[in-house]
This record gives sequence, structure tokens and C-alpha cells, in this order.
Amino acid sequence: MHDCHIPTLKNQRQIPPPHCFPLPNPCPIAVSKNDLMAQALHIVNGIVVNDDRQWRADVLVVDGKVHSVGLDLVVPAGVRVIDAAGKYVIPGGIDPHTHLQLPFMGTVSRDDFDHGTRAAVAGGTTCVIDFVIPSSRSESLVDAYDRWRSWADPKVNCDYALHVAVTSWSERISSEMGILCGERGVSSFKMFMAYKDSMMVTDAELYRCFARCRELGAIGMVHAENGDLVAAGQEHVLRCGVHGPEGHELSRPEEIEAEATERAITIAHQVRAPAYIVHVMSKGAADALVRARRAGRQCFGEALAAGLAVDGSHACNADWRAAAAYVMSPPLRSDPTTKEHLMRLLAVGDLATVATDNCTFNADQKALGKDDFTKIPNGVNGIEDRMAIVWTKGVETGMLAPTDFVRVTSTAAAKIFGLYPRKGRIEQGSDADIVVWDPAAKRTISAKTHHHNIDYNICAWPNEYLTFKLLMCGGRS
Ligand code: URQ
Ligand code: ZN
Ligand code: ZN
Repeated sequence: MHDCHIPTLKNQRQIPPPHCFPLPNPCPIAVSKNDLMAQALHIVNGIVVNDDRQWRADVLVVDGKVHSVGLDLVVPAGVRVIDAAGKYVIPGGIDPHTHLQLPFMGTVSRDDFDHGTRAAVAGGTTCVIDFVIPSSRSESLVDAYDRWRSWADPKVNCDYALHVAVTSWSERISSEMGILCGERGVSSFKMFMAYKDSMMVTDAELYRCFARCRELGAIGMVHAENGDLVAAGQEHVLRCGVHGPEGHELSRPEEIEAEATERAITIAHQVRAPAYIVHVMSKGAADALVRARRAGRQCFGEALAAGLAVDGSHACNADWRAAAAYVMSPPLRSDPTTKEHLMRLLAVGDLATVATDNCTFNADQKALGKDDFTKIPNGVNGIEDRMAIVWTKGVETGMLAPTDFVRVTSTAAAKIFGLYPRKGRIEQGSDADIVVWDPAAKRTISAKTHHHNIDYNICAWPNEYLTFKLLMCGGRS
């Protein structure tokens, strides 16, 4: 059975300045134990697109790996042929931020590792990086990691890797971070500056975590919102009598995302560690990140598919369910120009990746907050529609070239999290995670047809069409 868990790059030392990604070191490749993927495939007549070039080439896949790329390939008789005429042949998407079957805010996110990865593959994503989050400050990080593996390994439908959240600081935590890097193939840790009284760390703890990441050659990732001001804002908005979903963004305006973004990067810089800011959801936070990059700080920013597709206007929907569906943190912003602003920063590389933060809840779960917006489980979908959203909102509008599309949906995440060039590229020896992308085909996003395990899709457009695709994952189609 193919081992779907992929260890990410260990001992990532100094990461070069933001504009260049770490040089790829060969990370240990789990060798398939049997020939489940011994299927050979020959993809012909397509345009191959990597992050640095696109060109007319055929691709020969053998045993789940790219065997050769070019024209007039030597192909054994009887190999299955896929005609990609008029289509792009691209590296499978990598979603570096998901929360599948996450226990959170008194419930568990509905997309588990089966539904979530089924939806991912259906949308052209062939690898996801999920987050291990310890159940309490006292739970061992290694135990939490092993628990996540026991959940994911039996269920996943594509390759996956794991980040680990650090929600407190102690010598034990420091030691366990070392074990996770040295023995479990973890190379990225996430700290929350929000979620006071549950996952939030102090500035001093954040400093320690970044220092430890630097020692280990790991990357520190941050949910950047000022958690103390969020708590104060929530109390104030409730006291003013606003209890509905419209209170969510009111209680956490974009300046407290921007302030925390700048603070996180400043703290990381004190120990010369790179900082990866997850879900940059506002112009203020994005511009704080850009200022830091211009000042030479090592920082990467992540956009979300939801933040590129929709805005915060839905929070005032008279239908409570519809409004609550869009509740996530940091909030989708009411400023309608945010979507394009974020896309333009992806185009120039100031934002590096597009993820989804897929953390889905059904109507009955969202209703846990029907009388108090602070109790609405935070999270939205995106894992299935991410690639189509970036193509439609980025490439079809002319802001992204196909090479940029590959960069932000696959290659950048592979390079930052140590999966490159095994993943994120179509070249000899890479995994055959290949998407045959047909820009002429169209489909409508709808909760009636999606593969998520939820009754709502925040990206659904009744009249707008997005791009469809055919897919092979690890050479399996
Ligand atoms: O904050 C996160 O990243 C997790 C808990 C998902 N929820 C969310 O609203 N982003
Ligand atoms: Zn977050
Ligand atoms: Zn998240």
C-alpha cells in the first residue's frame, strides 16, 4: 500500500530571503511497498506548465513517478494514452492549510480525512498539509501527532503531510518539537495569537517558539490576530446587543489582524527566524507583510481561496444559516476590493501561497452560536474549489499567468514546506501528481454537487462557471 504520509523536509536551516525559496534537498521518499501504482501512462499533446515555464511536451508516467518529459518519448507498447490536446498538464495542487475532522469550539469539523481529501482530489489538489492541534496545553505534542496519524492514515485519498500547533511553552514542548523534527518528519509549527484562553500564546512564548524553530531549521507559522483585542471586541459588541453573525467582523476589525501580523514578523526577526503568516485576510495585514518584506524580513504570506472568491458582505444575510456559513477567523472582510488586492500580491509574489483553511461545519453545528456569534464554530470550505477559484479569479482575469497559477497553488508550498521537487513540479523523478487542466470545460460550484460532507458551499455561484479538470494522483487516475 502506498504510504500517503509524506515527511516534510527536516533540518531546514537558514531560509534565504523571501524572494528565493530554500534550495531543494532530497527529502526521504517513502518507497511504495508494492506495485499498486505500477500503471504506466502517456500524456500526449498537452502544454506542460511548471512555475518557471510552459511548453509543448508529452509526459510518461511509470510506477507513480514522472519517467520522462519531452517530445518523441520512448514509450513501451500498450501503455495507456491520455490525450491532453488543448489542455494544460500541471503539477497537482498542494493545500498547505486544512483542518480535517478537527475537534474545535465544542464540535468536530465535518470534512474528515476521507471526505476532505476526496473533495481535494475532485478539485485538482493532490496533497494537503493538515494541522495537529493538541487537545489541551498538557497533551504531549508527540501523542497528538500520533493521534492525527491514526485518524488520517486509514482514510486519506491522496498524499498528506502535517504541521504541528504549539499552544503553550515549556521545556517539554521544546524537547518534543525536536523529537517531531528528528523522528516524525515535521518541519513546521503553528502558533495562534488569537483564541484567548484556548490556543493563544503570549509574545514571550511566540519568541521562544520561533527561537526553537530556528534551532531546528523548522518554519514558524502564525495565526495573526490580537487575541486580547478580539476578546475585548467580542465583549463590547455583545454588550451593544449585537448577537448575530454580523457581530463577528465587527469584533475583530482588520487593524487587529494587521497589528498582529507586524508583531509576529517582528518577534520572528528578533531571532532571525522566517515567519509564515497563515490566512492573510485583509489589505491591512497584507500591506503589513509587504512592508516587512521590503524591510528585508523573512516572511511568507498565505491567501485563502475563500478570501479570493467572496467577501464579508454575507455576514448580514437575513438567512442566519447563510450568514453563519461565512464565519471564520480572521473574518472575510467587508471591503469588496480586498479580493483583488490579495490576488495582485499573489501575482507579484508578495503573497506566496493559496490555501483553504478548510474547516467545515453543518447548519446544526454553526447553530451552536445561534444566540451568540462568538460561539459559531469558525471555519469555511474551500478544499475542492481552490484551484478553480484561483484559475477563474486569477488567470481568466489576466492577473496570473499559468506559471503563476502553478506557483501559488502548488510549487511555493512544496518549496516552503520541504516537499519540492518531489511535489510541485513535473520533471523526471517527481511524483506523478498531475492534473490535466481543461480551461474550456466549465462547471458550477454547488453544495448539491460538491464532495464535501456539508450542506453549504460558501463559494457557490448560481450563475458563474469555473474551470473543470481531469486528474491523476500519484499516477492513479
Ligand atoms: O483559525 C484557524 O485556522 C482554524 C481553527 C480554523 N478556523 C478559522 O476560522 N480559520
Ligand atoms: Zn487560523
Ligand atoms: Zn487554520
